[in-house]
Amino acid sequence: MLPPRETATRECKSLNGLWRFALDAEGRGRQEAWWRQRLAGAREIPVPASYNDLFAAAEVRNHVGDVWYQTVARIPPGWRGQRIVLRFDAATHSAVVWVGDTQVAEHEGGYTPFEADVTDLVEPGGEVRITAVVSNVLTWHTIPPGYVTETVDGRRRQQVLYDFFNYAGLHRTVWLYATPRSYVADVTVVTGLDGSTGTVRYEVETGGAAVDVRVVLSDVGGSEVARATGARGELTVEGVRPWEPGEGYLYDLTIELPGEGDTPLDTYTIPVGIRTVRIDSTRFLINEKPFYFRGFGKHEDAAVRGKAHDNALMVHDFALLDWLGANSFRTSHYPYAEEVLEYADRHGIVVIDETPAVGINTGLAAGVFGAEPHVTFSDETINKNTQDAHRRAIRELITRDKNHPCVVLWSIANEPESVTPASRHYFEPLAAEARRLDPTRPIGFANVMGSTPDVDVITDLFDVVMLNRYYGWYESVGDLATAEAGLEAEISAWVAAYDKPIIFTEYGADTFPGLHDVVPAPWSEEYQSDLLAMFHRVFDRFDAVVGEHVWNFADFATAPGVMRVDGNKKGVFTRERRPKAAAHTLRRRWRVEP
Ligand code: BDP
Repeated sequence: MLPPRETATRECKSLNGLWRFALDAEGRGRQEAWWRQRLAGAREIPVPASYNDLFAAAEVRNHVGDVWYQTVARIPPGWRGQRIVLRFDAATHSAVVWVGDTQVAEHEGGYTPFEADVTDLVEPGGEVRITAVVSNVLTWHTIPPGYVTETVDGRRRQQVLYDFFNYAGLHRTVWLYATPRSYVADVTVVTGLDGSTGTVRYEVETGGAAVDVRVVLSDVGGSEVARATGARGELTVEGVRPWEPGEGYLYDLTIELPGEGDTPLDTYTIPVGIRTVRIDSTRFLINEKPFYFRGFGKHEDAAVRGKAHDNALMVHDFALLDWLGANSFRTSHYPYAEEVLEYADRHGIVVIDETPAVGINTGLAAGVFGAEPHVTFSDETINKNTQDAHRRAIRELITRDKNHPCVVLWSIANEPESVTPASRHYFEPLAAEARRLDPTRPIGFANVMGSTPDVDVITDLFDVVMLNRYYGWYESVGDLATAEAGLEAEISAWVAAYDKPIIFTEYGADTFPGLHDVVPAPWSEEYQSDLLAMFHRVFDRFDAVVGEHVWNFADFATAPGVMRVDGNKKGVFTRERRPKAAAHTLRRRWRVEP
């Protein structure tokens, strides 16, 4: 699905701003058809934002169920005769949308876009009422999974199986946009490199009446470097300037549907980074050069706005990554806003792109987050329906992000159960589906502590070993010598079992900012630094370890619990992005001064 973009033939109108908002505490709105009129008793709410932290009200923060959003938008008069589309970049976790009285879209999955052709429902120059009901409910059949319980006083409680606050709402931009009736619907590019020659294979999908396709590739200066006609083909670029980590060089691929004379019917441009990705034994090769991942698992998380995309925060986070000398991050534990990937493309930051499949592991949730004990895979819990939702989540991630050069690896789940025959049964078709959808990128999943190579039964389905390990924290806390021995022994076991690269996708320690100690005491800033240094010492003993992503970039909100004091404190930065001592430790290791 193409992101909305203004071109010579297209216009976009962001609907961001203040919308009307109503909490549906009793779940009556769908029956009473609240979309048919102005929302009664509505608050005003900013879009984009999570609704949870805005209103100083526990019933909003802890609400489980539907909330309603409504706005009135004017369709630009110049859009007459165009195809008009309404697009939500994200509605967490599911939504139904009406234009006037007509339902136009229904979508499950909180972190990927959906859209509807609303041409026949709107009048250019006129106003239109747009209403969305957004639900934050997670069930055994959603991705991520969860379940709802009742408290003694009859309130609903959402049990999540993961370690971050269940923020919900319209987290990203809502758009109206117009395209010609014959339009570029999608494009897929696959790039190649052979010495100084680059190739761009492309495949264009069109909508509306069948028309020709013409593509032009140009460099940063706007000079044409290659062109072709036809819906699919291959462009050759002599003297190519590749997209490299740290150097996000991008060409522009302009797709035109030629019309009469010089004016195209439709035109759409996507940035293209020419690069290759390949695994060779234990090496992770970008442009045939070994790449070592230095960075973090992150979250979309900030005070007040929760999980909303925010350009100020994005630019600042990337500046901090640069200050540290980080070259990559993982979109733990869901697809991030498209703006983030576009920014990473332009700045040469490498991304491990993850689905929202976090919590396919009831044993872990029971141990860490106090969930009730359940069997992970069963008819009553995670089953065929969940697997179907997971398949859709993989498909939506790959179709959205397939053209980003920054994305070098798909992570199809975080810390799933991976030691039972049922887990193999569940993951085998999903790994195959990810490969079918994108044969050009390696795939992996973040493996949970304890799922060592002697008991794991799914790693052979993947290309990379991605390990989340908490030696020195959840195991051997306060005893870094024992932790070091344990870590070293485990890496040795992986190296003996698999000829695959190993990326540490999580390691870290909760750290209370400002807590200092003369002895290495857990929760102190010194301990976090010492623990990271211990991991690094061990990583450096193994050639197969090709990456280190600290957990986490910054402190983040979680559900309350005995393990969490005002959220998860494993950040190297505080939630306000102040560095803890560990930030300086990492900078000394990572920052390669020119
Ligand atoms: C891992 C999870 C991550 C948690 C982290 C932790 O992948 O989401 O936040 O541990 O406990 O289990 O800090």
